[in-house]
Amino acid sequence: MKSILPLLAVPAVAAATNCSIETFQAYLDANGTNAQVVYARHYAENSTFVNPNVTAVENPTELPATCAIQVNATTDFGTHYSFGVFLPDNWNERFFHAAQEGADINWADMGVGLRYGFASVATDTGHAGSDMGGTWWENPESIKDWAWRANHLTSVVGKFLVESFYGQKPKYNYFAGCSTGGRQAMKESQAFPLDYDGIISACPAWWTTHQQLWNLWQTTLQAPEGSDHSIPMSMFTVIGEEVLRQCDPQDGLVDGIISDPLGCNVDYLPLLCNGTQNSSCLTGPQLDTLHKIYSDWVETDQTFVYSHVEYGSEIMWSESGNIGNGSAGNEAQQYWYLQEILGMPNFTASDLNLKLVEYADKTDPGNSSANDFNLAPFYKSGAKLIHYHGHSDATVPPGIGIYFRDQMAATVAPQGIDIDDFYRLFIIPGMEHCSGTPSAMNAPWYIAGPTQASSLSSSLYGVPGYRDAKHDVLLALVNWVENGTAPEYIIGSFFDNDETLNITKQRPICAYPKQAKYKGSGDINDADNFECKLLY
Ligand SMILES: *[C@@H]1O[C@H](CO)[C@@H](O)[C@H](O)[C@H]1NC(C)=O
Ligand SMILES: *[C@@H]1O[C@H](CO)[C@@H](O)[C@H](O)[C@H]1NC(C)=O
Ligand SMILES: *[C@@H]1O[C@H](CO)[C@@H](O)[C@H](O)[C@H]1NC(C)=O
Ligand SMILES: *[C@@H]1O[C@H](CO)[C@@H](O)[C@H](O)[C@H]1NC(C)=O
Ligand SMILES: *[C@@H]1O[C@H](CO)[C@@H](O)[C@H](O)[C@H]1NC(C)=O
Ligand SMILES: *[C@@H]1O[C@H](CO)[C@@H](O)[C@H](O)[C@H]1NC(C)=O
Ligand SMILES: *[C@@H]1O[C@H](CO)[C@@H](O)[C@H](O)[C@H]1NC(C)=O
Ligand SMILES: *[C@@H]1O[C@H](CO)[C@@H](O)[C@H](O)[C@H]1NC(C)=O
Ligand SMILES: *[C@@H]1O[C@H](CO)[C@@H](O)[C@H](O)[C@H]1NC(C)=O
Ligand SMILES: *[C@@H]1O[C@H](CO)[C@@H](O)[C@H](O)[C@H]1NC(C)=O
Ligand SMILES: *[C@@H]1O[C@H](CO)[C@@H](O)[C@H](O)[C@H]1NC(C)=O
Ligand SMILES: *[C@@H]1O[C@H](CO)[C@@H](O)[C@H](O)[C@H]1NC(C)=O
Ligand SMILES: [Ca+2]
Repeated sequence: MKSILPLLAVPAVAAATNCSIETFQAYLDANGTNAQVVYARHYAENSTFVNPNVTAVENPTELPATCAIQVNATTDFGTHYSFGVFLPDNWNERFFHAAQEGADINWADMGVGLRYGFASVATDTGHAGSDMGGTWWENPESIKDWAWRANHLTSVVGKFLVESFYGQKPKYNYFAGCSTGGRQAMKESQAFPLDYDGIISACPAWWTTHQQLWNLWQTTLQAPEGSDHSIPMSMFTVIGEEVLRQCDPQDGLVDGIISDPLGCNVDYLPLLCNGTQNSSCLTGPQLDTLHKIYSDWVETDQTFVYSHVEYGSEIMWSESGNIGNGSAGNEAQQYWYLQEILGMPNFTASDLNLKLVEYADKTDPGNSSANDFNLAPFYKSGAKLIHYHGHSDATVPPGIGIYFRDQMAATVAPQGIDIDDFYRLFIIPGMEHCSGTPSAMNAPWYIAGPTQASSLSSSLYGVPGYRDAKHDVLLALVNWVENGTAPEYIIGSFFDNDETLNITKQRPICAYPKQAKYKGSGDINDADNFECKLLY
């Protein structure tokens, strides 16, 4: 397998013969690290990874030759976390940490990193199975492991094992995650600014307290199920079609994609029941609900709590964790957060108010919110952060990404720091949460970001046919960190078929606040015919 990043030919010997529990246990013991190596096996090229212990995640296939290990470690607080390591025979001299994505060790995304030649790690953040499984949160120290500590310790011990194995430190260190993994990415940049040279934070649910309560708040707009103001879920598609009809041309190009939802004015009246339509329309009270859905959550005294979902996200509203039909129980994760993590077992969505939000902020169990906006130490370390969202994401609305950017800029600007020197925000038109696009839009969403490749196939990495920093966000980050070239845009790709991975459409995704503007002639599926411009 080839890599665009130069590979160091590690003495082939060591790779296979030293891939044993004993070898790694000896390294850890000599270092005084309280940890057990519980798995070590060398895989020949083109193997399928077989994790004997975890069945919940997809196992990567067609791997380059690698040593794979799993370590169970104990913190100074007596809690445990587990992590996996892939150590390729042909190493690109770099370290890659795939964030946990709400479940077990993310072997799938470690596999993606491995295919580029990275020594790759990932942790379960201190519990087997999904975040919501078991009762691990009964120990406050375990909540810290989940919130940030296991990621940091895995960074430290992981790099140590890489150095022990290859006899040299990684030259560069990278971290990437989406959603809850995007939160972990933000947390690393804030709490441990020296851990990584480059970080990708995708669709981050960075403001844990507000994010979790907002998802519950959304359901209250529709509650109780079946009431006068509750919009039937079957109407979400109808609303989406009308919004698309109006917003598609408003961005200046009729291409089926809403590229500028925040700049779109939607006239809701065509959706209003006026006596002549059949049931595919909204009553006055339902229209009122629709207004609320597209509005920020603002509490007493104009206190901003969270951003709203955008035009073009309607297809996701009925998915679990989103707006739903007003019935309780659509929001398992948010109830878990409220009742178990925040420790309010008898509270439900109907108890939401400013006081509860304030209580959540004050408590913030485990300090999991990544809302320390002072990225000055991260900047001063020379590190770079790529942050992106999808405009059609109804799970983590992009507005909260813009809010993060503005808060962060306001915090570092007085210190004389220009965020452009270390930070870029991209908002991908028509991308849902982490991956995918509504079939009505077919927007070029794929940039080979965290979880994207593994969501499509167990053997994919990067952008097939376009393995370069212009099309691949991880390579864009590497290019920025190592070559000093900041990405002004990343070209998104669309596959007409998620099995054959045939790319039929490409489009630049511009660094916020610029947007891709059609030059006026040429194929609209060709990225060359677009340029990044300030539209306002
Ligand atoms: C491989 O392991 C052997 C035995 O533990 C050790 O002597 C040797 O130094 C190791 N090689 C490398 C490259 O770590
Ligand atoms: C363990 O490894 C770390 C990282 O290389 C190093 O800083 C530390 O000094 C080592 N500790 C011991 C006791 O060898
Ligand atoms: C890799 O393995 C797959 C089966 O898992 C096989 O179809 C394919 O031909 C193999 N490729 C190479 C290059 O050996
Ligand atoms: C995985 O399973 C193997 C064999 O079933 C066992 O020896 C090993 O301890 C297990 N490792 C972990 C991490 O549970
Ligand atoms: C290692 O940790 C995992 C999850 O934390 C656990 O399921 C497994 O039983 C542990 N294995 C050993 C051998 O301790
Ligand atoms: C929470 O973490 C941030 C860094 O992310 C840190 O600045 C802050 O002091 C921590 N808060 C508490 C209460 O530990
Ligand atoms: C009722 O709404 C439909 C759909 O927007 C529209 O075609 C029709 O003209 C409207 N009728 C009246 C009387 O406004
Ligand atoms: C209701 O009207 C919509 C659009 O006006 C149409 O798509 C739908 O098929 C109609 N449904 C029925 C049951 O007539
Ligand atoms: C409403 O949503 C809940 C949770 O997803 C589901 O169990 C229920 O069946 C839905 N009700 C209707 C009428 O679709
Ligand atoms: C929750 O409600 C139950 C039953 O109403 C009650 O027994 C329990 O004490 C309450 N728990 C808390 C923490 O308020
Ligand atoms: C960094 O620059 C070198 C030299 O121009 C180039 O070959 C390499 O591809 C660049 N790295 C990335 C990740 O683009
Ligand atoms: C890929 O898409 C192009 C453009 O639609 C088409 O011409 C070509 O046949 C497709 N290739 C495959 C392998 O599907
Ligand atoms: Ca358009």
